[in-house]
Amino acid sequence: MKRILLCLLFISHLASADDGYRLWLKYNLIKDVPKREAYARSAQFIALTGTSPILKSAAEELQTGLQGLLGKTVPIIANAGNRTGGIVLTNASGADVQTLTKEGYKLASRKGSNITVSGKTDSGVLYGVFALLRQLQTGQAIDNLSLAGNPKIQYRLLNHWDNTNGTIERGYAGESLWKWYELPATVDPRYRDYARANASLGINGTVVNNVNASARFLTAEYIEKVATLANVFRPYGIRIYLSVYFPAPKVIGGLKTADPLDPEVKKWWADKTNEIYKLIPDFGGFLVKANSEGEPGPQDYRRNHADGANMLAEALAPYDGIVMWRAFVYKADPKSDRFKAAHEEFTPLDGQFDKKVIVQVKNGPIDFQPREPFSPLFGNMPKTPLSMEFQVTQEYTGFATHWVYEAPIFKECLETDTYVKGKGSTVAKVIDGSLHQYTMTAIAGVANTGTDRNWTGNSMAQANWYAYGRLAWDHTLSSENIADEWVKMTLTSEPKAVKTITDLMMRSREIYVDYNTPLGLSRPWSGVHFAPEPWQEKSVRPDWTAIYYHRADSIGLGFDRTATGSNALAQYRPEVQKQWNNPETCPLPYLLWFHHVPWTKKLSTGRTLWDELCTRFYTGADSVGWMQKQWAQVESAVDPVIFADVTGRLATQHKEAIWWRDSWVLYLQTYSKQPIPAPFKKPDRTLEDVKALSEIYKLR
Ligand code: BDP
Repeated sequence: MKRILLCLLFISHLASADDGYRLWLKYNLIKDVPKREAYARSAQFIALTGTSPILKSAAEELQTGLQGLLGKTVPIIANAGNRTGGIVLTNASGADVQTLTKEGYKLASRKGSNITVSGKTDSGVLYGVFALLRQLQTGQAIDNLSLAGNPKIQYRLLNHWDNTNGTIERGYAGESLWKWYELPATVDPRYRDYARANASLGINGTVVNNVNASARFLTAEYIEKVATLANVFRPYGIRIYLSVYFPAPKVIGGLKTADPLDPEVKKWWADKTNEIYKLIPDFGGFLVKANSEGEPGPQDYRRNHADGANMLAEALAPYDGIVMWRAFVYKADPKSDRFKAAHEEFTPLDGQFDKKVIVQVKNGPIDFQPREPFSPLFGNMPKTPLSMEFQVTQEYTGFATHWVYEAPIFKECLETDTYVKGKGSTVAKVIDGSLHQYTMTAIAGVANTGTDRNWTGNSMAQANWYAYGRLAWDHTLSSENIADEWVKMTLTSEPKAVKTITDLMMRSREIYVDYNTPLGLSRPWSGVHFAPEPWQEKSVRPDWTAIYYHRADSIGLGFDRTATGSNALAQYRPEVQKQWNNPETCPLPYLLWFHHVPWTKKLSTGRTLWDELCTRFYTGADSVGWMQKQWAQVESAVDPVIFADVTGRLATQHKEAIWWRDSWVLYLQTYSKQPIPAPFKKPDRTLEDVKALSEIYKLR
């Protein structure tokens, strides 16, 4: 008897187990019966006028969603006729949709009539369907609907740093989703679910391979594989793009040069582009990392970035494709400041790029740090469209172990004022084109997906994919609303738990910064970017050491970027300089980004720099304990599998937060020569202990 009971318990546990695969498209049955019945009365049929593959995806998704949420099969019919009480999907052209842009949608409903989901294009209808499903998933009313959505940015992409052998550069959730060895013959059903998830956010493009690109992707063999993926993505309004290896004409084309001004090279790219478009008629274009971190580029032939980009643009001229040329460049010069490199190389080229080129800029001047000031390129290239590159994968924010909700990182950058055209010239207005009337706008997020069943390793990191996509569509959404939406769609609708989890998410980034890089420290030193190594002073390049960035010495800490130092601050407008160039008034989150501050200097908090640093490292690490306690409170409201998984990851995060804290304070103490201030207790290990730990981490 006992055995049977145990068995039954196990089965019921399995039945409720959630492996996270369905992401935010869970479509679980709505438990509130009156609400469910009210929804069902307005969703008696789905009327679909049109037969395009995208419209078909829209109707099918709606049917799947309603099946789960309402527990009934809602029929798809060709025409509503006089019927009411259903959902009508239309790709319209009339007055109704006049305020919509190409991919915008409109949801409208009145009591006693139908809900209409309209768009000017099929993609608009698809996005409208997801918006309607979101209404239901988050428990909103759908009778008096009047909702419209227009994307603020035209090209909304994910960038996958995936390699031909299945590995992912800076990927922490398993292997590449793309099974290159199986393609094109075998098509993993997961590709379609990937497309559904992206379409639900409005993502309309994906670069499938690493920016450190292999030339193999341009071979006939791989183009066929890529075309197969494109066929799966197309019905979800997603176009495919490729990262290209600049010397491909030499490596796979047999040419002697890859000089972008060489006629044979130009012809090679034009022919290659034709070959791609033959198989992928809606191919999106090329992403290029050139003359950066050892990747070859036009400068190898004494040409500049514009020469390289324009050559590819010319190849794309007959087609509706674009070139995304990355501005992530810096030279191994110990005397220069890496912070200034992109601005120095790119601003002189403003206006020289072909109209099909957009320059893709990372949010900060260095490299996806837990906190960075905005890149000074934003606002300083009025004649060249600039796009934003955010990193969704957590290269510097604790891989798949640490819980860091990234929307606040993205928003912080987007909302910062560049002052290039007076007050209110935010970074968001640069990239949505409204500041300089760019002819083309784009945004990219370096993906955090992989073959892990839950896609992102840590289930909480699904929220970062979600938040990136939602902000790519509409950068004015708040981090908090996005978190609230995601929690309700993904984890629970129990109000107290929603609040607790949202609150955890909203605090997670500051907590991470506190124990990892407080007061404007940064850590782009070489290696795997996980273990703490502030002592690292040797590398193949000076700017790949830790000491290059934090500049700790017997006097103090931080990188002087004012006029007495590298003067990187001069790349910003005077209004921005004014906020940051005085160490007395510089906001503490940016302090060490711009100033070398004495250990004994009193900060605005009333503590000395040393005491403040210690306070942040210790309270940051302690706060992970707080996160654990908060999470423990939601146990009954979330799925047991997800609950246990996150509980485990938080325990590891706590341990590692203490590791980071100890490493920093023990190392910096060798310079500050000061004790750990009360009430904090000095680490119970030595600097040698933590150094040894980091060494072990590096062993293969
Ligand atoms: C850095 C990564 C490196 C990437 C590079 C890039 O450490 O793996 O290749 O950025 O963006 O953050 O090109």
